[in-house]
Amino acid sequence: MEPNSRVAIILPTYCEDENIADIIHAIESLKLNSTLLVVDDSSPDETQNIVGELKEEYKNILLLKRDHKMGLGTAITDGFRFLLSLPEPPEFIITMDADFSHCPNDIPRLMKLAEKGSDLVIGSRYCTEGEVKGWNLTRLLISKVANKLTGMLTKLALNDYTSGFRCYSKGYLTKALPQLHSETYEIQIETLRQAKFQNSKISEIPIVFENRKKGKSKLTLTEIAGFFRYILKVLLEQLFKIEN
Ligand SMILES: Nc1nc2c(ncn2[C@@H]2O[C@H](COP(=O)(O)OP(=O)(O)O)[C@@H](O)[C@H]2O)c(=O)[nH]1
Ligand SMILES: [Mg+2]
Repeated sequence: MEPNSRVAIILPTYCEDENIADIIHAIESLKLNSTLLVVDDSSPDETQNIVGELKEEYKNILLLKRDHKMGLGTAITDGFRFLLSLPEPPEFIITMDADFSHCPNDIPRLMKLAEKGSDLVIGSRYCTEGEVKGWNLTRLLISKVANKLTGMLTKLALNDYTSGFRCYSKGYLTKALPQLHSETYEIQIETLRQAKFQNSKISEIPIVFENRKKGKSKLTLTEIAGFFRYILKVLLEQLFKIEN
């Protein structure tokens, strides 16, 4: 059966065998009539086997297997490309972590604003009623600094620029996708910059982000450095040439 839902959810995974079954069951229990695309980078654990079994139980699950760990950014853009090339591409594509930091119960609220015409809806941790639970001070500080710098760089009036819990419209993605080249976590900035170039309508909903209870974060020092290098690169570009 070829999935043809209006909504698709991308779950990028690398070694999420402690979370993947629970998160899929939680999303399925919402009965959203969505397509669920797991983008897995040949996790050396049981992630792919578990998804393979769940594909038998739920007919709306797709698994995109990649050769080796290639980064969150390309996992997301490969997911977009795959979904947009389906015979009936979804109208809305949601991205979320597979570790329960992004609560599946918040998906309908993201969807509501998307249905009302927002090209990009962001689950915001840093607005009134938004919250981060369970991060240590260092992780919170890195996130806050990254958020502040991204705000300066994009000059968009938002509260949370780096959240990965988002809903994108097909219209936005069709235009933006050829311009997205991020390998890892800087994808969140690049997608916002493209939204600004396109004059897209961006909205936020408050979310409570909870640090993962199972498995390990894949965010490494190299990836944090890559994120800040990207910010520096764009800031320098903006300094030396006038950008719209
Ligand atoms: N396919 C793929 N998924 C990844 C990669 N890096 C991280 N992820 C997944 O992306 C999501 C966010 O990563 P996570 O480790 O939770 O980052 P954190 O929440 O910022 O600590 C999780 O579902 C990860 O399994 C990658 O290189 N490839
Ligand atoms: Mg996470």
